Amino acid sequence: MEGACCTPSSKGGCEEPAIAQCVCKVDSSCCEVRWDFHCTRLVGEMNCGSPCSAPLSCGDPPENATCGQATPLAKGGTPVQGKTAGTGTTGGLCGGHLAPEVWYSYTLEQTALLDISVTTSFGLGVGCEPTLRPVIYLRDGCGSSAKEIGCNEYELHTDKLPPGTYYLAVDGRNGDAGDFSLEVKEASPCTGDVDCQGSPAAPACDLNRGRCVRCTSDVHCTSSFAPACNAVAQQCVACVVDAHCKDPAKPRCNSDKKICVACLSNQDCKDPLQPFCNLKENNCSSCLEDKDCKDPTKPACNLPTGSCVQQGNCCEVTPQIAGCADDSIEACVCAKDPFCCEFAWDMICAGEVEALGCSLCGPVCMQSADCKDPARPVCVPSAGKCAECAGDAHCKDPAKPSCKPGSFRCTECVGDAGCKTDPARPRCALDQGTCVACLSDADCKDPKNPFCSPAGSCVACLSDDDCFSWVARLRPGDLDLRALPLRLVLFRPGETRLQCDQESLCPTGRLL
Ligand SMILES: [Ca+2]
Repeated sequence: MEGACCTPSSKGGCEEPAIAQCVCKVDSSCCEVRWDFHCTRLVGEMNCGSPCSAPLSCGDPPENATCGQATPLAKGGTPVQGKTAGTGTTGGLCGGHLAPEVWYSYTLEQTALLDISVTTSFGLGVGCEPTLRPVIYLRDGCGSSAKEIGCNEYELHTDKLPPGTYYLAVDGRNGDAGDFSLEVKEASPCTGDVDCQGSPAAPACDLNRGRCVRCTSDVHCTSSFAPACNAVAQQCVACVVDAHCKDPAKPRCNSDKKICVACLSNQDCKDPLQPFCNLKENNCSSCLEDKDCKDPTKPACNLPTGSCVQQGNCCEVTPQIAGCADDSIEACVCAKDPFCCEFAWDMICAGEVEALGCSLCGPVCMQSADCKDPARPVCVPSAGKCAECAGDAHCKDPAKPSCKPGSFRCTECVGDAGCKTDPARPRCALDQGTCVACLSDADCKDPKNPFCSPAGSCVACLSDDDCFSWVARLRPGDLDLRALPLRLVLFRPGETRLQCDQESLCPTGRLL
């Protein structure tokens, strides 16, 4: 049962005023000019009413719109021109259910391969411009019991087919429709590798398929880097079984990745100094965690290298070593910045010790008189370290009046109460200690800039999806797309999406 307002009309509006009003808010031309195919699509897409069961494309259905009316194709591989239009009735296993299709038949006198390709021109989807991204599928008959032999977009290459008549549909992705050029070529199946000698990339004959492929056994894989045939994918790979792995340093085959590796389990690690198999890297390591390190002078496991190390002072950079010597500081930093424990304790990690309030890195002190560095003039008694401040009284710069607990640095704010002076930046980003416009979308009241960016400002969009409210439907002559300062133009049948730097740059009058 077709829903209301699903029938295109040369007049504006449709039989259900509420649906018409809803759709015409999106595109006034649906009421003012005509209720066309694009308007019927909007009924469902804009949740104005029940989706129209199948989108309609412009024009009448061609004569070969059903399998029973398939146009016979002549032999010889000469391209034929065709067109899809109207309402579709079926689709293939890989798509086509929303689009109209047309049918062709091809009769094989003898067992053969079919190579099918469809080319199209792809327009803007404006008005009746074609938007066909073709889906093609091949069946062995027309009835409901017909078997689908293959389905693909743009090209379809069959395995060998027995003699008989086959039915080929040219269909479209989504609601696509339009003109196309179809080419069907017949080829003889290979009966042995000798038939595949002309194609270096596919020198092996798969007798079951009658197709030349990269390999069916190891003999086809002559490169020392990829001496094994992965029979499932018919690709040459480094290994399928351990016997393919000739390098004594990498004797095991990782059967998932089809590459030779040092180990698959601890049993493969014979060196008593490297007894553990790191299953992520598939290499033998001295340790997998700190408790594997028995030497008290090297108590920490450095996972990236798999070796036991003495970790450095958390306030200092150790480029080759992940983590740092103080477990509680390490845990505090790595909770916010996992890189520091997974790769290396770099300059950023060392800086985060203080920035994240994990610990202080200043000189040791008993009292402020011990703190000679003018950047760290105050002794924080609880930490016994020199810092920028121990309380707000030490923060003399009016732009940074608050002493942030934990990091003991002067900041703009330590809570929203510190962000009263600038109404444009009412929230305090606690990590940075700076006033920002927003911490979450809820803080963004301007409907034109409803999203809170990671930097704390309200913006129009954070991803393409956020720009949906700026969908513009363009008709021929509306504007020259090339003249617009667009960052991105996305096409879909029936609509053109524009992402604009500002709303004022979007073409006016047709915006949602
Ligand atoms: Ca279809």
